[in-house]
Amino acid sequence: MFSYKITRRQFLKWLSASAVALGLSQTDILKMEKRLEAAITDCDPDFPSSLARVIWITGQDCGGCATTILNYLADPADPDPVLNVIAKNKVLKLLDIEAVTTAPGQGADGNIDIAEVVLEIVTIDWGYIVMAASGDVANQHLATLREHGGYVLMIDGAIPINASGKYCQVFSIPGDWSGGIWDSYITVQDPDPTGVALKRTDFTMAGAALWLATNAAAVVCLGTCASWGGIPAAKGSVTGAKSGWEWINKINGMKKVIANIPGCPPHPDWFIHTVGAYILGLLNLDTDLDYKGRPRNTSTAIYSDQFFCRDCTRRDMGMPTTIRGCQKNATNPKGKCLAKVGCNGKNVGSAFLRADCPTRKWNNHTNWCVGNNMPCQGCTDPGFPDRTSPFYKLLKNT
Ligand code: FSX
Repeated sequence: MFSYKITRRQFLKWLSASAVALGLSQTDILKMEKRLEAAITDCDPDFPSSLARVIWITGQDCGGCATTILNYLADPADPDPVLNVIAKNKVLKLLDIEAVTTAPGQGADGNIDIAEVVLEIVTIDWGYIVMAASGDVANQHLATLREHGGYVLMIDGAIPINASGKYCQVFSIPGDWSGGIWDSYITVQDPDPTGVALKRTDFTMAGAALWLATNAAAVVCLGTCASWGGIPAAKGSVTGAKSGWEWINKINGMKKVIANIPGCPPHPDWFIHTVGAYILGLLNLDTDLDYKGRPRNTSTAIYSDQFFCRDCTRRDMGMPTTIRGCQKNATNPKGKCLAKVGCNGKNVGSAFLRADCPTRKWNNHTNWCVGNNMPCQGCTDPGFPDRTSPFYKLLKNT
């Protein structure tokens, strides 16, 4: 086993490419380079000096989880204390850490987007969804990060394990990386057994999850697929898709601290809130996760200790048996309860664990599924989608 180190020049070049992918401004790029330049010379083991270092891998999914996170936009008027602190850019101040110069239009005025979070609060050290870089330079850097350990491994998407995991290949790294419980889920290529050509290792998602979880301080499963298996693990699945907890702890016995943030997709605030609470010392991953690994009072149920339906504006407005009868219109401005036409709001979780969609809403507090005449599919529920299926039934004579 051996590791690669990349030069500072290579890494900054890679960062600049990542920054472009994130839509960062030139000022952001300079800020990122300045901050990291001070921290990463010759790949110092402690680099980067961020508050939370994240390696992000993606398995079997639809891409919705990445989309939701990358659309995060903080609201400085958010009454939730953690989100409010993040929106007002006070995290570093609270932790007594010197903040880097804030770019015009960001930070102080509360206009924080995902780029600001990446710069100021977490460092996504490796994540192929947000990297413009690809190939050996980026993946050798991943191997170096793994050797240093102590990062948070973020998983979105389910982990297919049938066919030795080959339904989902995630990356390839020069060298022979065999030698652990991941061996059945990687392929070591040896193109020239008698010569000097380097071997390389192809990782499936199943192999990568085990390889990276080994040195991780904690694992965060983002979305219902990573948390419970979700749609890839639904009845009829041929891939053998598993959740992060099933694969890492139950099947492979790794006993890792695993936090689940379900939702298909999860609201970006649930993720940012969980990360923020952890950084601020308000969330102890050893004691504040429920029996299914959900952070209490953080990822969901930020506001309410009651049931999901309590906050639904359609509650108490009557319960017609047709979709048409439930719809919002001039005579029913709030719409009517969708329970008789398949709404699964009652399944989204018990007290302190339920999604807060009715009050938080989506797309920067604009609307939510039920508000748009769509019965809730219970996407945060561990039984989703089988327990809440079928989503639609053909009506007779239509
Ligand atoms: Fe699953 Fe996420 Fe639903 Fe999609 O990564 S939770 S199918 S929104 O993208 O995994």
